[in-house]
Parts: sequence; C-alpha cells; structure tokens
Amino acid sequence: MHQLPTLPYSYKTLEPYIDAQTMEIHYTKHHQGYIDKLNKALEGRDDLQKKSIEELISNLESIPEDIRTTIRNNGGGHYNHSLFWETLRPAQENNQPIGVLAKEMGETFQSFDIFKESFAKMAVSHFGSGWAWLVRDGDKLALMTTANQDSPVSTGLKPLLGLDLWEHAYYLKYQNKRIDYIGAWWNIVNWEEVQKNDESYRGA
Ligand code: MN3
Repeated sequence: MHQLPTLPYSYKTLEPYIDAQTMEIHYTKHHQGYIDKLNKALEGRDDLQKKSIEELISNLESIPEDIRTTIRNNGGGHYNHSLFWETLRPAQENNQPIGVLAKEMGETFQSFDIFKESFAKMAVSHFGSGWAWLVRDGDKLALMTTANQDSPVSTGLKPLLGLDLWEHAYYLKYQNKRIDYIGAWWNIVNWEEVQKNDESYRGA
C-alpha cells in the first residue's frame, strides 16, 4: 500500500508564501486522493504491489491496459507531490542553489536570475494543469513542463525540482495570479534537497 510521506514541516511554516489552508487541503485531500485511487487500482495485483512508485511510472507500457491510465494519473500524482513536498522548506534569506548543482546551473542557464526568469516564463505560459520542472537529462540540465500528473520519470528524465501548476496549489491565496505564486515559491525551495536529488542521479 502506498502512503502519504511525512511532511518535514507544519502546514503553516511555509507562510506567507504558501498558506496553511492550501497546504492542508493539498496534502490531505489532493495528494491522499491520488494515493487512494492508486491503491485501489493495484488491488489484487500482487506483482505490481511489490513495485515502488518510481518503478510503476517509469514503465507505464508494462502496466496492464485496463489500469494504465489510472496508474499514469494517480501514480504520477503521488510521485510528483512527494517530490514537491520534499523540495520545500520554511523561507530562508538569499535562497539559492548550492554545491556542484549551483555551478552547473550557472554554466547551463548563465545565472540564477536568468534561470528563474526562464523557469517562470515557461511555467506561466503552460496551458492548464500540469507541472514545471528542472530535470537532469543525461549529462545536461533542462527545463520542461508536463501536462496533468505526467512525470518526467515516465520519459526517462530525472526530476530534480518540480512546481505544481494546478490551480489547487495556489488558487486560495493567489487566485488567477500564477506568476505571483511562482515568485513566492522561490523563497521556499529547498535547494539542499534539490542538490541531493541530483547527487542520487549522478551516483555521487
Ligand atoms: Mn497538486
């Protein structure tokens, strides 16, 4: 059975950037909802129940057709949200990437400010629900969006950092102003976790 991961902070500690009510509903209703539907789809499928969430959504073509879309949407929802929570933390001053990742981001995007601009532009122009990502693609870093709950993992890419672009992630506080939500989010990105994600993919 898949379960909600424990949050390493309380709902209110991401304020004012993400409000406590949005956090609580997002975590206990939306994320839990994906997990419930995922577990239900896996009922009676002993072979699939043994697989990790990452294994399930990395090999969607191997999932029986009758539950493939359900696993894609809800397995993706579970994976994406788990990564999202893990890469947030209470706000810090001068919040910036660290270590080897910071250096490589500088080389790829010229500067952290240009990276943030490019990411925000891409995220704001993504139509409808989905996610904006910083991913590792082999030996390169790249930016991309996915629709709905699709995950970069399903196309062989390694997500380092993801931003939920569904209105449920920001509508209570920011209404239609997705750009303000993105601007606020930079304050609470946990770059240490992003760096750890990258290290795990590099095998460091
Ligand atoms: Mn969400």
